[in-house]
Amino acid sequence: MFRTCTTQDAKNFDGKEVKVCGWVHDIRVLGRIAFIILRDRYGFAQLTLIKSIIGKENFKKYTKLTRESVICARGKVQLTEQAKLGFEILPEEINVLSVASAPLPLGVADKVQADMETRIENRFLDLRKPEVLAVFRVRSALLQGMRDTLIAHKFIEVHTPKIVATATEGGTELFPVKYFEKDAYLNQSPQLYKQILMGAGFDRVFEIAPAFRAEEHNTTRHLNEFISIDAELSFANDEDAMQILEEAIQNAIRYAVEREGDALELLGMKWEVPEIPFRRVTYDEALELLSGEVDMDWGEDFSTEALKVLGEKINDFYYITRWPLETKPFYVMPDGDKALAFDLMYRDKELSSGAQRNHNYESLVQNMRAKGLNPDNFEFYLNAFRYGMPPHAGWGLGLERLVMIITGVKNIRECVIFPRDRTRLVP
Ligand code: AMO
Repeated sequence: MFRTCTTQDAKNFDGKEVKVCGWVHDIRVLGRIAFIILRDRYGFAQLTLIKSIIGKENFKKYTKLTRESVICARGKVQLTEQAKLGFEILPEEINVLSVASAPLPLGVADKVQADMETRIENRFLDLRKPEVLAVFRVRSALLQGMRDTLIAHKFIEVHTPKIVATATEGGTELFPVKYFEKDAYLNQSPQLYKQILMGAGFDRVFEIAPAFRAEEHNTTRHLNEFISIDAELSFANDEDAMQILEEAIQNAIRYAVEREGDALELLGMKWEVPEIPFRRVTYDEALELLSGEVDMDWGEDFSTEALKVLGEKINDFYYITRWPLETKPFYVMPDGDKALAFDLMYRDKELSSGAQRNHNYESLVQNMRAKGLNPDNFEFYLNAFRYGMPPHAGWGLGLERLVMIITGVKNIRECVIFPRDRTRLVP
């Protein structure tokens, strides 16, 4: 057995022998006694080395270990007020499993953060920092909360193709790929496929998978590859879709708070489980809220500046509903010059967008044409509307946007293990 417990569990074994494994975080030598701070995913343990017990040779060997080397220590646990962690381990034996080269390209124990580029270049080291890991612990809990909510509402988890023949969300943000003799693209959204599944009678589906957008601009909230959480439900309108989404968000935050509270604390975040329903503000009402402060015409999308002002006024989660039809894609359900579409916001940040969909074949084809799209390219999609398509609605949520909000990190790259941005393809 490599180890008998983690650093987190070690304190439950007062007076007993344990074997713990991890990285050498720090070493302090005070004459005949030395402290090795051992780190694993769960926390830290202090190994107290006493020269007279462990032997002169060993004492020298272990205290010369480079930072970030991997070791296993076997020894007795002792609860003590003197140690910062409330316990120490008195090792009788230390196995050195992997020696780290020095100097490190990035200091794990350093208090100051390196710049983003250095961090991503050396991500495997950067991720060893407890506060960096904390983001991914929260991310995992949020994801689980969303998934459990959807499963509880009888959604089937599906996976749709990522190599596709057509654009969904606009032609300019497509990544072309070679598919043998044909031109293909990386999918921007499972939109068309999740709708086809409504025609296939799946009733409720969700997908958690990568989506690709060739975003030209390097911003702190755009990625070229992100995880899209998509839901689609039949015999449902925009309001039904919003209710599922807000419940999923509420549960996601509940999971993060209950399961990863200490990770949130490490990140300096305090969250209460939000109350639902979230406030619904129509596009027209939002314009009114902005009037006198931000100049914009009906039919325009909100500028960064406008969202900032709106976010200051509604300092919480909220929906913007009933958008001008021209601001939304061809697949949304029209209602006069408006769309039964919504965006979920947190302050000034867009988290998700969704809509009731247009399930009427003729009007869908007409709307495609009006947006300058050729229906012939969408035959595989449109066919599903010709032989019995139920009314349906759904939404897509960028997981990293949610992680960004809940963890409070300022750059979306920090929410992805290996981010893809305008210039980065490695690691
Ligand atoms: P939309 O294009 O608004 O809608 O995308 C949905 C959500 O995905 C996230 N997102 C991104 N996250 C990081 N980097 C990006 N480049 C990026 N682009 C989008 C955002 C956004 O709110 N098919 C529709 C959804 C639907 O109607 O069901 C769609 O893709 O959080």
